[in-house]
Amino acid sequence: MIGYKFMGKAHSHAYRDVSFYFDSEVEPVLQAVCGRNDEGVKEAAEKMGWLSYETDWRKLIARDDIDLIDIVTPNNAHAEMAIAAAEAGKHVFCEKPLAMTLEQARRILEAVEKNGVIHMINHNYRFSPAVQYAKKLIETGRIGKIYHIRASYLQDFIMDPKFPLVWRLDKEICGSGTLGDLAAHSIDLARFLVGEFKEVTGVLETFIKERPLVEDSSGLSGKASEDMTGEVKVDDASLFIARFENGALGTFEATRFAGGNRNGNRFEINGEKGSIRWDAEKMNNLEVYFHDDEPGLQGFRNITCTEDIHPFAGAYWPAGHIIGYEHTFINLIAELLHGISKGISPSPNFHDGVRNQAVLAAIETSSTTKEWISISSLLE
Ligand code: SOE
Repeated sequence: MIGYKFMGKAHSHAYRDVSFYFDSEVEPVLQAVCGRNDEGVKEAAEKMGWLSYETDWRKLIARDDIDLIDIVTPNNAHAEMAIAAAEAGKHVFCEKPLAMTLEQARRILEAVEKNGVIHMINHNYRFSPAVQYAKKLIETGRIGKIYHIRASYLQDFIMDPKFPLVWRLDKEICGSGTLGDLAAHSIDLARFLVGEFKEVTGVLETFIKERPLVEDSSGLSGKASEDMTGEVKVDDASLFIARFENGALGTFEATRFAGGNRNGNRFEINGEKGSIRWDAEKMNNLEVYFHDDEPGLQGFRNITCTEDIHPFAGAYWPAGHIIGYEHTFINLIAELLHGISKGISPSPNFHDGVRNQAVLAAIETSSTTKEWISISSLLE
């Protein structure tokens, strides 16, 4: 694994716990973790249970005791590392968004395909049992033809103008702000549940255009400099509307300025026979409404998706015993291991990463041209 902070912790935990809950033909061995800071990576290796560590990612990739490279670095490093890993014949698991640009994402996909390695991108939210069950309800026609998806991803952790310019706000390192960080998750959920995007148009805004610099920008936050500032070139908020190939309409909002919302990743889907709602902060629950419920008793019912019938839930506890954020990663890693053993790249893989990146690119372009952008025109 290259990187070891927030996502490194989530991935490491999943590798360590997956065999506890899921039977798999292959078992992860936490062979080596890599980071630039010798002391930091050594400490992370000890704490998270990695058997060894490296400070040079090229050395890690060259090791012949490693089959899978997991990239949890900031976005600007994904392309180089993923391509090098694929060329060395390693399977690749990469954090979202796949790349800084659509062109880079396509090069990554080309490399994994050419080298015949397994690939997967981390969109963990779709691995919540409730979201998986929503997919089942949609696939079995319970909601009917879909008219709307209304998705929002609301956070508030950078509202203070003194919050420093960490890597998630640095265009050179992350490529975009809320778009790649938050909207990418909503786009993945929409593609998973509704279908392919046809066209989009959106607006981006940066509310705080100058922020204090920070000595170590590699974390989620950091100590703000008292006298040095830098320009914020990424979006603080991204709003867009979409048409889907199947005729559905989508409205999307991703922002880090929605006071009181810490990690409000939500969606509502309305179809001809019913509606579905989900909120990541109450991730075990799915709210479902059916039009053909008895008059007088109609309304959203609240289902706790912890029964065997709810995908992945049966691997954990008896019904009603809830799971959390970290389990979405365990479920995803279980799929990845299954994919490796069968020789297939589970979804979401780098094909999904490229399509997601195309939607991100289209929103960005439309925010300056003020036009609708067709997604297929970008993927030709
Ligand atoms: C921070 O904005 C962040 O951690 C994202 O990077 C994640 O992708 C999201 O799941 C939660 O918020």
